[in-house]
Amino acid sequence: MIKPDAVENGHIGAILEKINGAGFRIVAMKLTQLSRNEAGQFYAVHAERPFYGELVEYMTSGPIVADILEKENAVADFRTLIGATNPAEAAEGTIRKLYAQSIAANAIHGSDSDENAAIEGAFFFGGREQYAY
Ligand code: FUP
Repeated sequence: MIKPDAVENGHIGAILEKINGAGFRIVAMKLTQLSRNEAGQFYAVHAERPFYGELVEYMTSGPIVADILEKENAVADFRTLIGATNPAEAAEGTIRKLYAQSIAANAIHGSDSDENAAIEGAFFFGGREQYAY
């Protein structure tokens, strides 16, 4: 997912180029804006964390781009491509190092396991309507 800060700052094209250049195939994509309920659901694992309210606020602040990507070893390779959660700690050349604003507005999300990739893909492309109120 390309997050609101990166969309707002005009980085969709550059980020997709890096994703393709790293050997990922885009198999589904859409520009959409999350409702508060949807963002809360997407980050439900962080519901008890102190930054949760701000995270939901930020994730609903503008449109995002949701993508399903395919590649061998996709989850690990994508997390290497995007870099550390905190852009200040992200390696040179990573998407977060290049395009993120802060730990909260960090440009991009990548699934952290094959299981969550399936859940998150279904969230965006297979029936998130149930949360859209
Ligand atoms: P990541 O898997 O790299 O996206 O990181 P996490 O799942 O740990 O965190 C999810 C999102 O919560 C981050 F992308 C940004 C936000 N976050 C904060 O705002 N502050 C923190 O201290 C940690 C995470």
